[in-house]
This record gives sequence, structure tokens and C-alpha cells, in this order.
Amino acid sequence: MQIEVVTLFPDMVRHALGFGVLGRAIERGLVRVGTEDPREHTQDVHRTVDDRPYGGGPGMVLKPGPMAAAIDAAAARAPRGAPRVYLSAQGERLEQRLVAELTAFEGLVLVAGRYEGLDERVIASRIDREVSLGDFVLSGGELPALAVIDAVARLLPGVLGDERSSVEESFVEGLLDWPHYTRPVEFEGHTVPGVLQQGHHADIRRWRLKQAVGRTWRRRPDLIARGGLSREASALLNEYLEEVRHGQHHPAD
Ligand code: 58G
Repeated sequence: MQIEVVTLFPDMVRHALGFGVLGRAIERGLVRVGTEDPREHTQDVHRTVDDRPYGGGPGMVLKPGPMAAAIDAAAARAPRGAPRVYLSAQGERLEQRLVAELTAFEGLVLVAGRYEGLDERVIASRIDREVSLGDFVLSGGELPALAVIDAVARLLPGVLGDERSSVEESFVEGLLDWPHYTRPVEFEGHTVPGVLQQGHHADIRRWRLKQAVGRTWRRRPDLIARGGLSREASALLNEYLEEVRHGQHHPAD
């Protein structure tokens, strides 16, 4: 997949991509990331990219000319059909479903704003979808763009390797993750749950699903309301709630 990022801070984007799973995916050519700086599309001596908002008020707005030219240059390098995505708090929420949807494209053009954002006419003429990480405001769209790149890249074939088996993961889709433990078996007086030490495959699987569904019920009941529960998950939730009633769980579980 080829991803182009329109940003006033290309170094911020490039430097952040050099690490871990994503860094390796880029090294191996599974993901390619390019940048386009709107400042390179200015005509005046001061290389001005922002201006005062019509109607007055605080803050500055990105000038439409340089932004439009940068988006066009980035889109010309991207594979045809690559959606142009503007990262802003006004967008639709990024969820795993949308991440998966984006992996179907051969490329993406991610537009990161600064100041008070894009001139609305650039959004109207050049943006296909507006995407938000959540209800909070950041000083730039670069961090959300990097989040999109990371989330999309780890779904691409070959990027994660066999680090997580998609088979094992699939049965908890729509639920929060279960708790994880590694050695030592005792840490600060707390031991690893016995079922995980004993290694009976079916018991471990049941325990993990029970933890995942119980945790989801406590922390994110909206996910259960939305996705429903399988017969097995629902039975395990009843067991979990019974265990909670008998005080076998920490209040934060
Ligand atoms: C108001 C303020 C309007 C994405 C800033 C537009 C981007 C949050 C998110 C902006 C972002 C999110 C300029 C800086 C967009 C522009 C950018 N803040 N929640 N800020 O995903």
C-alpha cells in the first residue's frame, strides 16, 4: 500500500515511522509512505500557508491555494482511486471496521491540518472523507494520520507475521482483549491465574473468552449492546458475573 501524507511537518511524520513493526514493514516495502509539504506550493517570499479567518475571531486558517496544490500533488503520486482523508475532530469516528475498509485501497492520501484547519472549500472540492480519532482537539492532524497508518499497516499481509494468530483472535472480535501474563509466576505477591499455568488448551480458551466478555460487559457495555453475544460468550458472562458476586474478582476487573 502507498500512503501519501500532506503535512507542514514532513519530518515529524517520517521520523515517527522508523520504529517497530511499522518501521520494518516500510523497510520491507510492504507499506510506502511519502509526504507533501504545502509550503512547497506557496508563491510569495514568506512562503505563507495560513491567513486570518473571514468573519474574524482567533486563530488562523490554512490558505486554500497551497493546500489544494499539495493535495493534488500527493494524489497524483498515489495509486488511482486512493481516497483523500482529512483528519479532524469533525470527522466520522475511526473504528476497526473503518480501518479494515481502508485496507481495501491500494493507496491513501492523508491530509493533516494545523492552526484552525482547512478552508471549507478545499474540504468540499478535494476531500473524500473526514475521519476523527475521537472527541478531542489536537494541534495538528499528523498524530491521527500516523495512527491511521499504523492501524491500517498491521492488517496488511506479512506485516505482523505470526505474532498474533488471526484464528485465535477471531472469536473475540467485538470484545475487549483478555488479561495477559508472563514470567515470573509471582510478581509483588500476585500470582498468574492457575488455569494459565496448567496449560489445558480448552480451559485456557474458555477462561480467556470469559475474561474478555466480562471485562467488556463492565467497561464497554455499548460494545455488547451493539454486537450481541454468542451462546457460549453469553454463558461465560453469566459465570463471570457469578464469580464477581462471590468476590473472586478485583473491583477493577
Ligand atoms: C479545529 C481545530 C478544527 C484530528 C483544529 C480543525 C485533528 C483532533 C483530531 C483543526 C485535529 C481527532 C487542525 C489541527 C485539525 C485541524 C487538526 N484534532 N480528534 N486537529 O482526530
